[in-house]
Amino acid sequence: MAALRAASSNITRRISGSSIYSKTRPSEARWMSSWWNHVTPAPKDPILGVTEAFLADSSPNKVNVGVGAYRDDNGKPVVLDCVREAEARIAGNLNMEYLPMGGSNHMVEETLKLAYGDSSELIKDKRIAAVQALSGTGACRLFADFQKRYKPESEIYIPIPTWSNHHNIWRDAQVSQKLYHYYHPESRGLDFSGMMNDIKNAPKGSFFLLHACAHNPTGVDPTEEEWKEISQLMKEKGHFPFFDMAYQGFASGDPERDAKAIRIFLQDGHLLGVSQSFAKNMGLYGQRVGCLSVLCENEQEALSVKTRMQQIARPMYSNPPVHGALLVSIILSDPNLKNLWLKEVKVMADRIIGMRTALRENLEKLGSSLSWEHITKQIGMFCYSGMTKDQVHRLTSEFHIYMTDNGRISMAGVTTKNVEYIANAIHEVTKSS
Ligand code: CBA
Repeated sequence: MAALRAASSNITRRISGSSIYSKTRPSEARWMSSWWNHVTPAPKDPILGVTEAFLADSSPNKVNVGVGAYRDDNGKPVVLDCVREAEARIAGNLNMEYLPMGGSNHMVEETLKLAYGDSSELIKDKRIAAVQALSGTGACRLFADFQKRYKPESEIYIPIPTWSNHHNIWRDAQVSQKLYHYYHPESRGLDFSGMMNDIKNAPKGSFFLLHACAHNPTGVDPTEEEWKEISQLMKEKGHFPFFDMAYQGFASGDPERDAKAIRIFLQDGHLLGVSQSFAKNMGLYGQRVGCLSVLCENEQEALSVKTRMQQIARPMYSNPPVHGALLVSIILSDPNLKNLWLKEVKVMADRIIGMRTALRENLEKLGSSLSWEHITKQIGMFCYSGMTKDQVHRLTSEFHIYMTDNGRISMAGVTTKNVEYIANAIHEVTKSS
């Protein structure tokens, strides 16, 4: 008992000596008016804050084209038929046991095939260190923490612009960030030469964050030829490509085609990392199911990397959730269900492509003197409209249309019922520019 007390007091001393713990003793705390009066409210998240504002608006005309979440043509969230079927199969047969720290091996194996190819030798050779992650965000964060721990001096090159949370993720992992050119505002397309220059001028062996397809927020992806040049140059420079693939299937309607950039890099012999998410392409947003993988030199290295990734996960969330992982593994391992999934992904992607045409046509019909060609040229879930912050604010205050300040429209929220209303509002706020 005495030994236990001594050990416990040692631990207490060690903890209270550490800088993240308050130095205030409980007896002193009684005299303080509050423990947390130095904490100020956090600024609103630039994307999820839009949904909060949308929900608080009571207008019957309100439209949310903020967050990238798919809606059907009635503006309703969708549960895919393949998911419903998988749920029916597991109903009542599921125990609620913990998954291992690295998640479901079955799910991870099936997920890797989507990124690396169905018959990938790399998977057979066990050269890929992979763990189930808390959707795409969790996969990126786990990688960023891993990068900080095992390449502590490294930085991450991030495209301008990018998904705003990328900056938060690498900031919180304490990896310093460098930016690289990506979007060319004048052409509303890719700044290919700017990007290539930045890749060339980065110190050898730099980490580069790449969007595998359907770049968020711009909807602008390199062509296959451009990806080949990017890959070659990154190889020459010995850079490490990290692909965030949150929208596989949403660019072209075909997950296989959307993995093209990764396949090009694999063919060129890169060692790389991939974040995968089933939020969008399986509609499993709230299930938080995804995968982090890192291609290694050999099986031995992959094993070490995997166990270290698990070690990072353990004190954060211990192990990932089981339900979404089961759905994904059932769907991907049953050829009928997988086919159904592929059809449903295509339906979602096609509806978005249709809405791009409809939005552009409606704006042109209204006699807008501006060019809206980029709406149909861009791909994936988003249209980077080119509207200014003031124009976006007018859309919200006068028309109850909610989107991010950077003028990004989530095309997934546009429907045949609201497209005319949205076009009219966009025309109203842009016609004098
Ligand atoms: N990477 C990119 C490029 C993304 O756009 C998103 C989602 C994620 C994370 C990763 P999840 O963790 O859900 O798998 O996705 N981005 C958003 O769709 C939204 O879900 C968006 O509206 O930009 C978000 O979290 O901001």
